[in-house]
Amino acid sequence: MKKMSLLTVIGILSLTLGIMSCSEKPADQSEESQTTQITEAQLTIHGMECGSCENLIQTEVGNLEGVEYIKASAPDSSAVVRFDAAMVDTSAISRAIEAKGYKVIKYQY
Ligand SMILES: [Cu+2]
Repeated sequence: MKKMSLLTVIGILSLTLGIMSCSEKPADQSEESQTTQITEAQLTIHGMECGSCENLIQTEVGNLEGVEYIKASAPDSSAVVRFDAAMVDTSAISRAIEAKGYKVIKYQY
């Protein structure tokens, strides 16, 4: 009886440790490093006239998945956008802006 229960305890312990070490590995290491491709671009945008134009573009582009940062400037007819090129591309950004009636002229990197 004593031997049996000791073996059972050891069995449970090693099973628990096995599960723990197993669940640690895949989650932490692999995900983050490979799949991000942070890119920063300056856009020339025609049609912005005031602060609410800036806000609208910032909201629309900022809502796209993969866009980290956007700052639009009506006086400069430009915006700076930082995005993960692995998740979103410039044509999706342009579509979001042009859907609101503005015109994307170019991207500079
Ligand atoms: Cu405006």
